[in-house]
Amino acid sequence: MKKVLSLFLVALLAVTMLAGCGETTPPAAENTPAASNPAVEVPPADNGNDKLVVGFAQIGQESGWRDAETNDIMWYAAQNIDTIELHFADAQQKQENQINAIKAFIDMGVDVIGLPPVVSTGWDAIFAEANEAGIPIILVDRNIEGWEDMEGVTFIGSDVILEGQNAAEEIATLLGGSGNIVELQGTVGSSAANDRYKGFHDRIEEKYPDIKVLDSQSGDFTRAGGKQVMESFLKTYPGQIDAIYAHNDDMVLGAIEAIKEAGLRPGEDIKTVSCDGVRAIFEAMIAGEANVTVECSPLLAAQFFQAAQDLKDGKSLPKFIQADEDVYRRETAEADLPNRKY
Ligand code: GZL
Repeated sequence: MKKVLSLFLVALLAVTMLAGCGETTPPAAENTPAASNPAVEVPPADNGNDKLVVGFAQIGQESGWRDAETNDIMWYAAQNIDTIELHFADAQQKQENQINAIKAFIDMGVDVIGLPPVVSTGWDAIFAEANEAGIPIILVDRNIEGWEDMEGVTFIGSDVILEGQNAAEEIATLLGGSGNIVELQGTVGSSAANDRYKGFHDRIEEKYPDIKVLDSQSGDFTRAGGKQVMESFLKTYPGQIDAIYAHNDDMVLGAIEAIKEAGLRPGEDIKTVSCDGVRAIFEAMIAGEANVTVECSPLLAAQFFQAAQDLKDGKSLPKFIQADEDVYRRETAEADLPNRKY
């Protein structure tokens, strides 16, 4: 029997544990069992039942945003346990693990496969295998090169280039149109990092000639990575950095630690603009240590499972299902925080 990394049982446990809490919306990721990674035996998907059987190959646990997405997927499946059978794998940010999970899902004969691809290339063979097996794929929050032309592939997520453009406008406003910035990029080769980079730099080059990007390096979407890169930037460009653009909030939260350890005031001496909209960045804005976050919602489970059910029912889907997003600033962070769901 195929041994697959599946958290189906953990999702079931999550339901049992949380059902009694009377919660109506997904609890914050930090309040539920971390998506650990037990390798457990699970029965092959029994497609004889009328349940929607889904294989989800998650990237990992690199950021608070990713944990919120995992929590939302598990919570939704657990809330609909009578109609959804979820097989969940945590790839620990390795493409080979996501590919192996997809292979296992194909062998299990799931109805639909979902994943945020960790990087945007190297998927042709496994996607062709899924297509030959007649199993559609829903890309969630990240996409791959050429996805628009691939049969049986749908993308649910944000307009990430727009996020980069919005970040450029916000940093220009904070700097009054001129100044020096440094950039913390996300995972190298990921569509999220590629598109946030492109949207930002195209807009700066198009409209803001007096804003200079001193340096740009990857912190891999992690808080530790953001802190480490910012420490090197502060040593290389002493007194020259007016603002940071980070591809996610976790990296800028790490950079804020580095700025404070250098005796400077984040949000004042060095302004911050980042993407995601996680709860911790609102707390940093309220503390006066951050300035702007460009929202990119991880709460895609309802759209994802509806799309998967539509595919199982033989319905056709649009190629791109767009998530809603907004921009949040320090001035309204205190009022916004109670409404944040992740
Ligand atoms: C964006 C998503 C990114 C988040 C990061 O759609 O893929 O991955 O911005 C996460 O926080 O790690």
